[in-house]
Amino acid sequence: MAKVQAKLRNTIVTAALPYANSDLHLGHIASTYLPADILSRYLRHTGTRVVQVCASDDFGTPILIAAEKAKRLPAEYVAYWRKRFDEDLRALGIEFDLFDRTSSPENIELVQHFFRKLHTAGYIYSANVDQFYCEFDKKFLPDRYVRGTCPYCGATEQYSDGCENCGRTIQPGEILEPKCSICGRPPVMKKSLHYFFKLSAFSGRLKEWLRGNDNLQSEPKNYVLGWIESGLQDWDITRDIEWGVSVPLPEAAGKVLYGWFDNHICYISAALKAARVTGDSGKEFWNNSTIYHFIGKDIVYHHYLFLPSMRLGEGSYKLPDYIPTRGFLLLEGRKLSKSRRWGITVRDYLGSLPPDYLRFYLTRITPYAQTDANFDLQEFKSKINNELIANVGNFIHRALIFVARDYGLVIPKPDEDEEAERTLVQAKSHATSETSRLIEEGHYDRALRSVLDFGNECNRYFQTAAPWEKRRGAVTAVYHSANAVSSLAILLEPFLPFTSREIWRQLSLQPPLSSLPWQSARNQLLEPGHVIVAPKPLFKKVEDSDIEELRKYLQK
Ligand code: B3M
Ligand code: ZN
Repeated sequence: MAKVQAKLRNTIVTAALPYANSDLHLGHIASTYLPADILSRYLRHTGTRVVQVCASDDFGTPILIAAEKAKRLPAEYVAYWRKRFDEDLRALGIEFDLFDRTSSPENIELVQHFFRKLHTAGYIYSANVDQFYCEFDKKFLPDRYVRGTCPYCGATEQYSDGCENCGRTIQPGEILEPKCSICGRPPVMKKSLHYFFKLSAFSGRLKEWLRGNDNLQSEPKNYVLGWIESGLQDWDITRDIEWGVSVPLPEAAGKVLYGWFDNHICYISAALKAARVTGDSGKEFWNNSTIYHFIGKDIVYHHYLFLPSMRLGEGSYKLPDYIPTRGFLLLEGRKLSKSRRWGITVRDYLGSLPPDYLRFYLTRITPYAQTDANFDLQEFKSKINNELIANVGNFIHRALIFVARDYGLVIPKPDEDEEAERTLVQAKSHATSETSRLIEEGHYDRALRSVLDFGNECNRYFQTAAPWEKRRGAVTAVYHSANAVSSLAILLEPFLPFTSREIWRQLSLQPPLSSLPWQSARNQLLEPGHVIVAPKPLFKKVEDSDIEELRKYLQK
């Protein structure tokens, strides 16, 4: 079952679940949500049934602490963020069939099912372990409840579960000079019953799965194989806090599961819930689909080790076929940092500029690799103005203006094709196949480049045919150019859905664009006699003042 299956008609696309304690920022969009959306949109043009899901990641110490700080009940607090995620993503044209939550009853039930099954199979064991405890607050202090000095690099003010400076995971109890993050007093050690997942038992099967799956990128695959070689540690999966999925054992009253035990199971519970709407029965739908989990490179460990081993141990849910993993987004060459106020949220961005500009630029600069991409404000402006507007925007608007002005909005009847038309039609057909090949291989940056190359071809054609000179062939040029516009609308749709929809409206074309077959981009969709609506420019140039608006969010 773990074997990759031949292309299936059903595809499940998930994107990493955002923690319900802060707004989405551009980095999340670049590495995860936008790539997932491009793929889903493309696949819908190929007759594939796509179920695209996401959810808010509700449980865990960071969220509980943030809710306490905000003086809100955790459930209320996470609902607030989930609504914002949903709004932001929609505003960017990133539409999920279901945007669920890890705290949903369906997810809790499935998580407890996983726990029970893994426990019965002997993959979960318990042990009494030392935990930080604050005698003043009368609480165990897992993860972020304790701050101290990193035992590896000496950085101070680090949370007890990981160091932001050197990036290492810190095991419970290892942090130096620990302090309770609620009251600042040093905690004591106290025994508590914890449950452990035997990750080590899966080394062999994980290796086999990783090696046997050619769809996984070789970079993360190789370093995950390296981690397995150097020995996997069992994993403490319980926490002594009140906000989480309860451990479903009578002797574990008051304990909840660690967030990374429950969150990825929500990929399954959410997809099954979304599929049920159309009458598909759960597990079969999951197991007969091609499965993609889109993530950023900071959560490789969890997605290439925890997730597959838990599925292997549970035994009845298929493993992912693809785990597309991309690097971080730097802003003006620097890593995002909340504390240093270096970051742009989706809301910040949308306050000044249109969603498709962001989609365009992020797609152009984000490779299918672990390399970090850099959001450079000046480059953003020049790419939008020179590549998107001057190339595609300009061609489309000019072509439609000619239909409007010289032919009264009616697509004219062409004369015989000549060499130039044959070249254009060939370029169109090449762009259609090349773009789809690149999307299928995960290279959305290059796929968009190939649409732009076609845009250049169109401009060249139009410029050479020069219909304004009213020479012989002008009518043919207008006919072919208008048809190239309809092809561009299809080829651009996965990347720039708002723009494509607007082109479609101006072309006055009927069938909904989002479900139109990809291959129809090769065709002449506008027949002579078809009437379009009055064209309007698609874009407005990015000005220096827009850039300055964005720069406000970057302060040292
Ligand atoms: N919430 C971590 C993150 O946002 C985590 C992802 C969960 S995916 C199952 O990076
Ligand atoms: Zn304390």
